[in-house]
Amino acid sequence: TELEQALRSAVGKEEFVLHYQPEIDLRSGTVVGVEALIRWARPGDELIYPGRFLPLAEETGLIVPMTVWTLREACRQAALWKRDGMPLRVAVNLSGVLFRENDVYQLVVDAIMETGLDPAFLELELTETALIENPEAASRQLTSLQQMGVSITIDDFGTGYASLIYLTRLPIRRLKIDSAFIQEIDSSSGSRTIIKAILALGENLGIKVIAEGIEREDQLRWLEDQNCQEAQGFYFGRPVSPARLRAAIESGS
Ligand code: G
Ligand code: G
Ligand code: MN
Ligand code: NA
Repeated sequence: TELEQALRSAVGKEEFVLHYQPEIDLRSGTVVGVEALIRWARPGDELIYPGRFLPLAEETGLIVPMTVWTLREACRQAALWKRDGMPLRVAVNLSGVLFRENDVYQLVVDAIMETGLDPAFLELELTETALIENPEAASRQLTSLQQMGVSITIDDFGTGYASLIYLTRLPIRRLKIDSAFIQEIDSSSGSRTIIKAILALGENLGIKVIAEGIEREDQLRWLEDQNCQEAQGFYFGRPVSPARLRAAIESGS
C-alpha cells in the first residue's frame, strides 16, 4: 500500500523524532527519567503519532529497523544529557512482535555499545501481552539485559492478559499503572481499590510502581496519600522535544 511504501522510505531515511515525557519522583519532586515516544516527521507534514503507523510497522516487520533507530537515538540522547550534567534514565517502548524472531538482547547491547550509555540509564517498557507471547525468549533476553544493568518495566499494568506469576519469574524493576485506572480515581471505587492493590503488590515484591496519565492535581493528591512514589502525565509535562525538555527542567517546571 501507499502508506507502507511511505513508511518503508521513512525508515530508510530515518525520518523520525523522539519526544520525551518526564517521569517524576514524588518525594523529591524532580524529574528522574523520561519516556521516549516516537513520531514520524514526514517532510511537509505535521508530526504523525504512533497510533497511525505502529500497527503497520508491526505487520510489515518495519518495526525492527524502526526499533534499532529508536534504541540508538534514545541511548545517544541519554548519554548526551548525562555528559551535559542532566542525568536522566530513558525508557524505550518495545513491541512484543520483536521477540518473535529477533535477538532483542543484541539489539539493545548494540545501541548501548554504539552510544557508550551507562546501561543503568536505560529502561525497557513492555506490556504484559508482549511478555506472554514469547515467554521463554523474553525471559532469557530480559534476564541477560537486567544483568547488564538495564531495567525492565511492565507498561499499561493491569490491562493485559498475563497471569501474575511472571512478576516473580522475570527481572521486573517497575510497574507502570495504566492511565485508565488513574482517570477513574474520582469516579470509581473499583479503580481506587486496584491502584491500592498494585501499590501494595509492588511494595511487597520490591518492585517500583509509577502511575501514568495524571492530568489533575486531585489525582496527584490522592496518589500521594496512597504513598505512590513515581508519576507521569500531562499534569507534569507532555512529551516534548529534547530542547523543550531541557528548558522545562532548567526552569524547574
Ligand atoms: O504519545 P503517544 O501517542 O506517543 O504513544 C502512543 C503509543 O505508541 C503508546 O502505546 C506507546 O507505547 C507507543 N509508542 C510510542 N513510541 C514507541 C516506540 O518507539 N516503540 C513502540 N513499540 N511503541 C511506541
Ligand atoms: O502505551 P504507553 O503507556 O507507552 O503510552 C503512553 C501514551 O500516553 C502516549 O501516547 C502519551 O502521549 C500518553 N499520555 C501521557 N500522559 C498522558 C496524560 O496525562 N493523559 C493522556 N490522555 N495521555 C497521556
Ligand atoms: Mn509506555
Ligand atoms: Na502505559
